[in-house]
Order: sequence, then structure tokens, then C-alpha cells
Amino acid sequence: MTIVGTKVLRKEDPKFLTEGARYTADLVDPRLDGALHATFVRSTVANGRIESIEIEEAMAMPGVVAVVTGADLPESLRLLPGPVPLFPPEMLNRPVLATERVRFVGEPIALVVTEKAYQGEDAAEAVLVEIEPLTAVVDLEEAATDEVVIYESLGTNLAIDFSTLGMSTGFSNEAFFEGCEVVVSQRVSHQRMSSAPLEVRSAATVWEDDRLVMWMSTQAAHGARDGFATAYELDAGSVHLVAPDVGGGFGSKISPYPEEIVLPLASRITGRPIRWFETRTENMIAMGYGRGHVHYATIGGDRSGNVTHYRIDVLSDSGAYARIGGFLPLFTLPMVSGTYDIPHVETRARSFVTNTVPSEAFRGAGRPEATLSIERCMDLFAAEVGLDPIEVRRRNLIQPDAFPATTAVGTEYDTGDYERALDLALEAADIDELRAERDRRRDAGDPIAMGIGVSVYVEVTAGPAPGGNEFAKVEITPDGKAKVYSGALSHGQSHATTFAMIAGDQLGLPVEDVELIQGDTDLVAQGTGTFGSRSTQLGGSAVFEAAAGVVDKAREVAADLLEAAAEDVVLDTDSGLFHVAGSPSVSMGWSDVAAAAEAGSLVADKDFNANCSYPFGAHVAVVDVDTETGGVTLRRMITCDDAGTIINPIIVEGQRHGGIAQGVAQALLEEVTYDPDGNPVTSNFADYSIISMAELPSFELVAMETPTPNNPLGAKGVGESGAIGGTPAVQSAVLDALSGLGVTHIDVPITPQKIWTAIAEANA
Ligand code: MCN
Repeated sequence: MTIVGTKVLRKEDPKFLTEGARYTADLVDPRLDGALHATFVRSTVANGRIESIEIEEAMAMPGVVAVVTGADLPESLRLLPGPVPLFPPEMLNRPVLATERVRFVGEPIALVVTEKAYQGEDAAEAVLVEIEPLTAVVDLEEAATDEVVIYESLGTNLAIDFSTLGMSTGFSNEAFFEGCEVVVSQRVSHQRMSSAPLEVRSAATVWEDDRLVMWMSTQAAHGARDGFATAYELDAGSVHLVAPDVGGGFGSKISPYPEEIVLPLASRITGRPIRWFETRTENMIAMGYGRGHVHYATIGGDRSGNVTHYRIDVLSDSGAYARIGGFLPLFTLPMVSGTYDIPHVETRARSFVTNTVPSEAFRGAGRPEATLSIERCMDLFAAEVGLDPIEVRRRNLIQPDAFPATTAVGTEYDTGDYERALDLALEAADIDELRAERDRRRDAGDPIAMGIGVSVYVEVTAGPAPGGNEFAKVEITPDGKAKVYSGALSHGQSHATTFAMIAGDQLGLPVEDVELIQGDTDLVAQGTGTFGSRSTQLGGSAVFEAAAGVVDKAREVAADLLEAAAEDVVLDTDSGLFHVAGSPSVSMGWSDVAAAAEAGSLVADKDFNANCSYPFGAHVAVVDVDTETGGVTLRRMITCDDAGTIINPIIVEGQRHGGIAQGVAQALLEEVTYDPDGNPVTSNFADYSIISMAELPSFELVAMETPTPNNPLGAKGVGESGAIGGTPAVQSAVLDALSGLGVTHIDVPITPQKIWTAIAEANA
């Protein structure tokens, strides 16, 4: 019996439920004995010139061992090392500590190193920083006007123009929509979202002679190691990076931040180990938000509901410097037309700097933006032609026999059956009954208006094309069990379970006998990390192939013992026993083979490389909207999310749940905001309405599996699906509820205040 596809309970849970997780801040390690604590002095001004930084008073405070400013940084540490892949102007590279200019509230200017953490709080306040304030640009579209330019010598706020990189089609002219009977345009806003991981950022560091040891909360240990190696001019082998348990990241912990990069310098200056962990407020203002797009979208077609033309202008908020967030239109552009067969599509995308924290990836990272815009346009188009939005979608979906299907922007979707996903979700929702209830209540003038929203989505995982690679090594231990070393880095995704299942099937071992080792650059030779829902397709496939490689080696050993030719020896993966084909009565297990093998020889590794894949699905949201208060109750959320072959249905359901919750959060609640001067308004969980169980119904999940031919597992990614399909379905449901009241569009998050105002305006 194969293990893949069965409901194996999470191997991670016994530890988490009994002793609890061990995050970086909880680390106990003799090398960190006597560690000092770092506290950051941050800018309180969004845009300004630093006139002076005085540290004398702070230096005299109790417990202060050192104060480090930008003046102490060697050349290699002045700018934050990569990754900033799309070559924005060099001056947009982020400084590690601000020296002459500050460009967002929360930007690190200095760090105070103290014996105790509480002493750092007081001492950081005693560092006197004089800043001459300049006009701040907070709003993305205002930044795009270049009326106020943040980098004077650059002369523009434009950070990246994707057309110069050949990644967008560009716009033709007004004649583009000429043949269309119906054309609808909409500005679609995608607010700034905090990824709000439960574990905030945290790191600890010590030098062992000339070798740097770094513990940190990260999604990508090897990338982080390379960042430290660059910053400290070391070879990669001279940095040992360890990620203990990581309490979530959602895209925000892919690469090191200044706060982490500067710690080894402080350790070098003081000759002591250093620890740092931030407060929730620091996390909210200084870690970086996701999304932060505005799209201008226009859709065109005929009166029978055929969509023939689509044009989208993507504006993306890079924040104060060019980091990951600014280049995410790279993921939006290939996905703009979604699940629809639209023959004519035009795109443009630009990222602009603003005086806000540099933006980062957040669950979905570029794909939710593409999906929300096309789904919003499908609803508006359907309303304009007077047809049912579900029928208009159905009419335009790419058909199952079209795969592999190449879209008008040149993206090749691997496999899919979008209409079936839609049908399954609608059936589970009992759409006819829902519609009847909605119409009944609408006719009766119920002040609690019911709305039904639908989205059909496709996204890209382990992408965009051409995909990527991930490393795994599988080793048989002398007792006949297995260790899997992976370059992926689970921070909540349960790889210890799913990778053990994949290896277990190949090796004929139970999951209990397969141990996962990850997040330690001395133990795992290489790796890329966990983001972009890439780990199963790439990391899981690497495990699959490395395990197969070990079996081949073991067959040679077993062949000697069985006095047979290796080609004739088979491994019965049900029993985990080797025998000569056709003669199962004489057999031996892994422990016999391990005992006979040369020490350390039963090992194989794989750096697996594959093209990306395109998971898809359909979501149905049902809401009640109180038209007198604007309050929204999400009554039901029914989703069909197809991620190809499923390794573990329980874990996949958990991933879908988390994603859907964050998708709903974007639709209804969460938004990172700044005041016009660039002061963060949402700097804790009282101001930032993080979603909780209280706002959510039990999700109704429908299963569907359409394998991809792009990897041996047939698996696509699932970690972000819910966040991609969820937001447009809920937005659509709320607007459906309000459709009888003359309200045609409200941007996410659709808060009670926005609903109340929209109804009042429509009445006026
Ligand atoms: N899985 C499966 N079958 C599939 C696909 C996935 O059984 N066909 C399982 C995997 O084996 C894995 C999990 O589902 O155990 C997620 O796999 P995958 O979709 O490959 O995604 P990654 O492991 O690469 O995780 C990244 C993804 C992203 S991009 C974000 S953001 C996100 C997410 O995962 N952040 C998370 N889920 C999160 N979950 C938690 N708890 N915390 C986060 O920060």
C-alpha cells in the first residue's frame, strides 16, 4: 500500500503539543551563554535628512556595552545583500543602517547592545537623532505622478519598469477595444497586508574564531547564509546558519533584513554573542507588507458574454527601497487573464518607491493581485451585459481539451479542468437553493442582504517559468532507518510528515522510520528554501528521486547477500524487504542491507529541477450584509482547490484553511495603513484587524486532483491557493448583496464603514 495520498497524522504535532516549539528566541545553547541583547534605534520620520546622531548619553546608560551606527559599518556591510533580481537603479538598494537619509518610519539607524533586554529599551531612547523632515510620499498613485520625488538624484519614483525588461506586452492604442460591443473599466486596489507570522523576527549570533554561527527565523537557510557570507566577505563554508523551529513566515522571511545582517558586527565589536528579537510593533512597522498594488483594468467583449479583450496596468508599491515586493509583478504579469481564454491581452507593470517599509512577499505574492482584478472584471462585465456572472465565467473558461494551454500573454498552463472545479464547488454549495433564498429575501426587502460570490482561479507554483530547483539527500542509517536532508525549510507546512511519506513509499519504510533534517547549512549541503508553494514539487520530487537512488545502491548490496544479480533483486515497498524477483521466500530488510553495506555508502542525493505548475480551483462565498450598519457575516465558504496529486489530504486541508482565512482577511478586514505623513497607523493587533476564528465559518472543502506531468509526483503547490481564490469570491459576494442598492464596486478590505458610505452615497 502506498503512503502518499493517505491521511497520515502530522509527525510534528506530538512535540508541538507537549514540549512546544523551540523558536530562535527560546534557544538554549552554551555558545550563547552571556549573550548581549540588541535593540534598534529607528527613524520616527518617513522622509528626512539625518543631521546628527549622538550616542554619548546612551553609552553612559546602565548595561550599555556598545552603540553601533552606520559610521561603524565596513564597506561590505553598508548595503543589504540581495536578492533584488530585476536590477533596479543601484541607489534604491537598501542601506543596513541609515546614515544620511531616512526613508520610512521604523528604518534602523543604530543599535544599542546591552546586558539585559530592558536596558536596551531605555538606552535606545537616549540615542539622539536629529532629522530634518521632508515631504513624504505614502500613496502609490501619488508616487507615480513624480510630484514629490523621494530620490532627488534619480529624478523619479519609478523603481522598475517591467516593459524595459521585456516582461509585459505594452499598450497599443485606443483602437484596441474598437471591435468590442461592451467595454468596462475599473480601478482595482489591493491593499497592503501584513503577513503577521505568530513568531516575529528573531536571531542570535556568535563568532567561533573566524566562523560565523547564526541562528535565525527564516524560510531559506542557504540563501540567508549566502547573504551573511557576502556582507562579511566570507566564503559560504565559513557561515553556519541554523533555523530552529520557525513560527510562520508567509513570504516575509525569505531573505535577511538589516536587523539580522548587522548583528555579527555587533558581536565582533563586543566580543560577545548577541541575541535579538523584535516586538510585535517593530514587526508591524519594519518587517515589510505584501500586496500594495493598484490596477487599472479594462475588459471588453460582446453582448452574448464572450470576453475578447483585456488590458491591465499594474502599479506596485516597492516601499522605500527595492526589495522583493517591488519585483512581484513578475508573478502577476503571466497570470493576468486567469482561467479565461481571452484572445487579446495587453499588460503594463511598474513599481514605484514610497516612504513606507520596503514591501515583501505575502502568501500568493503577485498572483492574488492578478486574480482579484480579472475576477472583479468578469463580474462587472457580466453586470454590464446583463448575464449571470457564473454563466459568463463558464462561457470563457479555457476548456479541458486545450491543455497544455498557452494564454495570450504566452504563459503555458500545464493541466486543468476549470469548469469541473467550478461545477464541484457550485454543487457542494447547492447554488440553486442559495440563489432562491437570496432572491426571496431580496424581494421581501430584508435589511440583511444576502450575497453569493464566485471566483475561478489559476495560479503558478514553483514559478514563474522556468521553475527552479531544490536539493535532497537520503541516507540509510546503520539501524536500517532513513534520514532525509532537505534544502526546503518547513515553517508550518509539515514537511517532516509529507517528505517522510514520499521517502517511505520509495524505501518501503513507515513514516516513523524516516527523519527529516532541514534548516542547518552544515548538515544540508545546499538548498533554496520554502516559498512560492514550491517545496512539494521540487523538494518532494528531490526526495523521491534521491530515495530511488538509495534503493538502487541497496539492491547491489542485497544482490551480493542473495548471491544474485542486482538487476534481479527487487524491493517490495509494502514490506520493505529485498528479494530476488519471483522468490520472496528468501528476503532481507534494510537493517540487513545496512549492516552489510560499507559504512556511509547507502546515500544518494538529487538537485531536482522542474518547470512550474498551475494549480487552480473555484471558491463560492455566501455572506449576509447588514445594510443598516455595513456589518458583514461570512456564512459559508465552499472551495474546490486542485493541487494535482495530493501527498497528504489532512495537511493539504490545513494549508487550504490557512490560505482561505488570509484570503477572507484581505477581502473584509486587514490593511496596513499610514497617515499622510507616513506614520504607521496599524502598528499592533489592536489597530490591525487580524482575522480570527470568530469571523470565520467552518470551511467546506471539495477535493479534486488533476496531476501535472511536470514532476514525478504529479503534485502542484497548495500553500497559497486559499489566499488566491478566497478574496475575489468574498468581494464578489458582498457586492452581490449590495447590487440591488446601486453599489457597483468597493475596494478590499470591504469594511463596514466602506459599505455604509457606499450605500449612503448610492442613496444620495
Ligand atoms: N502538499 C501535499 N500535496 C500537494 C501539495 C502540497 O500534500 N499536492 C503538502 C506539502 O507536502 C506540504 C504542504 O502541503 O507539507 C505545503 O506544500 P506546498 O504547496 O508545496 O508549499 P510549501 O511547502 O512550499 O510552502 C510554502 C507556502 C507558502 S508560499 C506560504 S506563503 C505559506 C504556506 O506555504 N506560508 C505558511 N503555508 C504556510 N503554513 C504555515 N503554517 N505557515 C506559513 O508561514
